Amino acid sequence: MSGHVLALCGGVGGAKLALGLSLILPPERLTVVINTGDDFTHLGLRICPDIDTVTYTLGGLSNTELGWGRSGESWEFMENLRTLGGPDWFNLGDKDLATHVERTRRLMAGEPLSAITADFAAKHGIGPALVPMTDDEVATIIETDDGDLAFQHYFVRDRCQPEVRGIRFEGAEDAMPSPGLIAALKGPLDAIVICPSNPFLSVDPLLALPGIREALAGHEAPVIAVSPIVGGKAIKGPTAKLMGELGLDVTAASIVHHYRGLLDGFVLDSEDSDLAGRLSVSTYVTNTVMKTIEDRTGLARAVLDFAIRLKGRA
Ligand code: FO1
Repeated sequence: MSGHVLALCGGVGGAKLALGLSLILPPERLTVVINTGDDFTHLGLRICPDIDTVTYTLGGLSNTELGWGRSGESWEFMENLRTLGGPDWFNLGDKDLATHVERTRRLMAGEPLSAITADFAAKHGIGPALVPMTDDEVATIIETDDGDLAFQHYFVRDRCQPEVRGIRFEGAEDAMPSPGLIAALKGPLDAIVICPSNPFLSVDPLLALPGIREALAGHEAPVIAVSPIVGGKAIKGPTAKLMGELGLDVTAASIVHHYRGLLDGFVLDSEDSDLAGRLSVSTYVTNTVMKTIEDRTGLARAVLDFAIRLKGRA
């Protein structure tokens, strides 16, 4: 395999596989397109949690205990904000704060998010292209019994407690896919990898952008998703709770059904090997739980092997 790989991802789970891919592919052969539906403006700052999680993960700077933010972080800003009675439900560490302040300054000066993201990645020594899904603002809105909630209010402030009735992506219909995403889809690709991010919260915003679902479905490269569900449980975060509330069985099969029309292959965890051969797409069974660096590179290798096999069949 010598062509380009496009990975689509959200935050923590997706970033782990993106790191695995970045460790086994030459940097010029990997583009990571990142969800921006979680982005919001808080304290006057533009916060892009998934972009930052991927950047910090690939830059070796991430806080692995929290799953977000920087390692070796200090919290003086938050302590002082709390003393002043400011909103303290969303935690911004002192190092992390520099990212948001500088990104906001450059956005306000008129630079697109793509350029800022690429520049921050370069400054952190990251080789692969890190690309926001769009330079326009798209907001994931969670429809609950308590009314509509902006994503971070649902996720962080309300700790995913409200029951979810629906999800919509405000602004997606009119948003332009970013130049980096368009270029990656136009060029020859060896594989399109949908990372094990939350399909409903992290991948669907990307698929909601004009033309993207069609471009993926019609692409000659194999589209492979890695299951975010293992043995009926989400590896991390609210995926399982959310699926229950949306009336879905919490199984890998539901994820395949959700991505129907898009996939050429699906990577299942060994725990779900009984589902192999019973799904509507080709499957590959391997360990998908990424606890160590070897797990991340091992899964990345398995995904690329699977892509070669699928390409051979086509
Ligand atoms: N997640 C939390 O659970 N609590 C926080 O206070 C929090 C702060 C935060 C700050 C910057 C950032 O980039 C991410 C942050 N996250 C926090 C994570 C983030 O909100 C979510 O994990 C993602 O949006 C879901 O992918």
